Amino acid sequence: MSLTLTAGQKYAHEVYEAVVRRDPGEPEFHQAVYEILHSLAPVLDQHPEFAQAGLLERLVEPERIIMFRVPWVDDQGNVRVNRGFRVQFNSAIGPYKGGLRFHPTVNLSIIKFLGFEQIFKNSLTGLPIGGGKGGSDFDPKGKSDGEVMRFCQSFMTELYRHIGPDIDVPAGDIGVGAREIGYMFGQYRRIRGGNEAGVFTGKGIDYGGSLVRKEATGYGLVYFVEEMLKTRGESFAGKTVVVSGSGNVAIYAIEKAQQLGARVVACSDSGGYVYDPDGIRLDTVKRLKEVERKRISEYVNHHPKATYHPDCRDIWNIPCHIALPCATQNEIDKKAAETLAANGVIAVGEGANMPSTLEAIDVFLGKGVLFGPAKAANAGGVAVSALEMSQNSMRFSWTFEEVDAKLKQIMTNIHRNSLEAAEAYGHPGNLVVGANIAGFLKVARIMLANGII
Ligand code: NDP
Ligand code: 2IT
Repeated sequence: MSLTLTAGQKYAHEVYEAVVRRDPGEPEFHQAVYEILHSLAPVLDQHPEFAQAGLLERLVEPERIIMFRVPWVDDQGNVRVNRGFRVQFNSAIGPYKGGLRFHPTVNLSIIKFLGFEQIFKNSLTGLPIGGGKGGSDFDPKGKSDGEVMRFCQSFMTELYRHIGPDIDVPAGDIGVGAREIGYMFGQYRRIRGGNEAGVFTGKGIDYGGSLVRKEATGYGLVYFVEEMLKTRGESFAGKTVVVSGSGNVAIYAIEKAQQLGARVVACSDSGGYVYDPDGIRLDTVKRLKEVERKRISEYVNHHPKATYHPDCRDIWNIPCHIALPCATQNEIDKKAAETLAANGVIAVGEGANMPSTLEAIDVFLGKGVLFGPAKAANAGGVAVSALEMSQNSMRFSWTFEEVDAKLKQIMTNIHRNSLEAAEAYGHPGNLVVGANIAGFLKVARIMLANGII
């Protein structure tokens, strides 16, 4: 190690290396820890008390990890066994809060990276929520409604004892939408024997859900990118936009971008991407994905000018002004970032969690592309989840317009606070550093005030 490192850089790097040694098989978790800890060095230099309090060592270790067996019976009568996870990472600011992901790639590394990111994201919202995440390697794709229900009930039969409106409040993520939340909430209510609406967010509107929660991540992403564009006198109007994914986040990012006058020309799923020179018809995407649960390849059957391309990663070869990755982690690598930059992209907003590799982020920052990191840009979803919790506590509902206005204000605040933190700590315009520092400082102050726990 070079002697030119500052004390803060040295501390951050030592804690990172200890994480890699202790949990060697967790590459996604290492990536998330690396990105955050290394950008905190200027803060650690100014606050030696953080190192004295072992703050980073405590921060990278989850308060609690729950792993459990999820047995269920498929439609053919076969017994199936999946693995369930809940990582309760940090409760300094409030009850653990974060989604559940059901996808065959889910493992402890993925859930830990998501939970770690969630601590700082939730802090940035300014609302009283700690960080957590969970899920399972269960694949809802191709399963009947009955199979999904039985799985969700079995999952909740174990998880219910670990959660509660003031303890840990799950929500959706990949593979978990209104249907799955409905089944899990139902089972929780049955076991608990009372109606604790605030134990889940993303619920149906009729049983305690919040208006705008469904739209919140995608709308919030576009509000955030609109703030980024404003700093260069730009806006979405007339811009060509590429959005990866065609799930909850992608659909409502497309909707808001189109409302603001953008031309969205492509979206995708894990099978491939569609390019529509006339602009993506969102009514078709919503019907295919939200109602019929079909593949995006079917889009071209309804719009003959559109084309389907069977490698979803090639979506980044399409020239665009604004790129919104809204599918999954590490979907933009160095080469994709270089292609986007060479094609003249002016802004990249991360709707998915950690969609850009560390090398891709370096390319965007190095080339002066406006870059909105996930924990800031996609915080709108969890922010409206926190508003859902508030409404459940009040036993009262705000209107669509009221929640949307609050969401917009929260995204504007996150953008401003991140820019201010970046400026204050010597990295003007760098929202990666700014969001990490702004998110970290609140958690760190509370962890200092609450003692060594
Ligand atoms: P959905 O399950 O609704 O949609 C996921 C989309 O991404 C689908 O189009 C899916 O395609 C695609 N996708 C998933 N995995 C892969 C993969 N390995 N390779 C390529 N494409 C893939 O999930 P969400 O829209 O809720 O989540 C998308 C991203 O946004 C995730 O990173 C999530 O963590 C993040 N996020 C979600 C929030 C929310 O409120 N829902 C909030 C903040 C962030 P296919 O159907 O073929 O699998
Ligand atoms: O990654 C995320 O922020 C989410 N999946 C939403 C979490 C939530 O609790 O609403």
